[in-house]
Amino acid sequence: MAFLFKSEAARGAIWARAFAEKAPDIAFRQWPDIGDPQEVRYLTAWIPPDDLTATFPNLELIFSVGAGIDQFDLSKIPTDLPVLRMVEPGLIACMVDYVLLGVLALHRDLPAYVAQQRRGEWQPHPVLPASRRRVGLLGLGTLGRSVAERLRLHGFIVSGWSRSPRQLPGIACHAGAAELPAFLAQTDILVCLLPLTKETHGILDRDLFAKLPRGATLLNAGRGGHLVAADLIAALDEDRLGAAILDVTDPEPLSPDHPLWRHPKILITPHVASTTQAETSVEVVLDNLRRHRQGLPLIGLVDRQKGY
Ligand code: NDP
Ligand code: OXD
Repeated sequence: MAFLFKSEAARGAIWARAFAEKAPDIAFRQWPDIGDPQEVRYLTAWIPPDDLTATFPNLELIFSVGAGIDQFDLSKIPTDLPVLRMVEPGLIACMVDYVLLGVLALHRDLPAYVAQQRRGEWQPHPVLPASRRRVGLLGLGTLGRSVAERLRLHGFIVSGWSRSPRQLPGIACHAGAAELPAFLAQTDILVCLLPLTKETHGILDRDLFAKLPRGATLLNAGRGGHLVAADLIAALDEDRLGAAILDVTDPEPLSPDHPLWRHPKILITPHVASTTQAETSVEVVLDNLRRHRQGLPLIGLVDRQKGY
């Protein structure tokens, strides 16, 4: 019985040690050394290899190395093969750090000060306490919920939007398309932590921006495909939006001449908001293998109907 790891070698070395210690009955193999493909029961990858089931006929579980699953072509994976996305504490903690950093930067006008510094301009802007700033989270899942709690503890007024109704202490929760306009109307800083699906592709567009209060700001840590870049640039140029922080873009990386790069109201980071942490993630994977053997519910099981 073998577990095949197709991702960064450094992370793989840490997983290999944890497997040797905690699951010595499972042979840990690192791509491209797949060994006998018939023995591979479990596979983890950012993007699975082509001809998945023809090459590995005895696969029982497939893990995404990340929280997102949009990079998988689910139509090529048999429906009876469970697909798991990464739900692990290290990745959650890093995302909480990043969103707090970005929300504070938007709250305290950092994009404007960076642009002003480039122009040699000393121009203070009014300071508002966090208790008067309304932060709205698109997505109240594994990441959105932890981020919401951290922002609330920091003193922001926090609300969120999800597909199904949620109840979270101290967070105003909205759900479904019908409640999106009311959620947007009371959001000063909008944070996107949605999965990329057919429903959410291009959601950050002109219509959505028009429903935000004038001067609202945006932090996109979901996927580049959520954003219509031309609509963002138009909204910033018309002062409909005040600033944006983008951790994700479409494509990644952007071409050198892409207008997002040099827009004075945009800060870009290269898809680093969070990443799967080797030490904590392998524990979740080992736990899922135990659960699978014992017939218990799996953590991070992807719902193919919903696409996330
Ligand atoms: P989850 O699946 O746990 O949560 C997704 C949330 O989005 C849920 O609240 C879900 O609603 C909501 N949602 C999905 N579709 C819709 C819709 N059509 N309308 C309204 N709400 C919707 O995902 P995670 O929190 O773990 O991760 C979210 C995303 O963050 C990932 O898919 C990935 O794209 C991105 N990510 C980015 C990283 C980066 O470095 N930039 C790192 C890691 C992840 P409901 O609660 O009702 O299901
Ligand atoms: C993820 C990511 O989905 O790193 O985990 O974007």
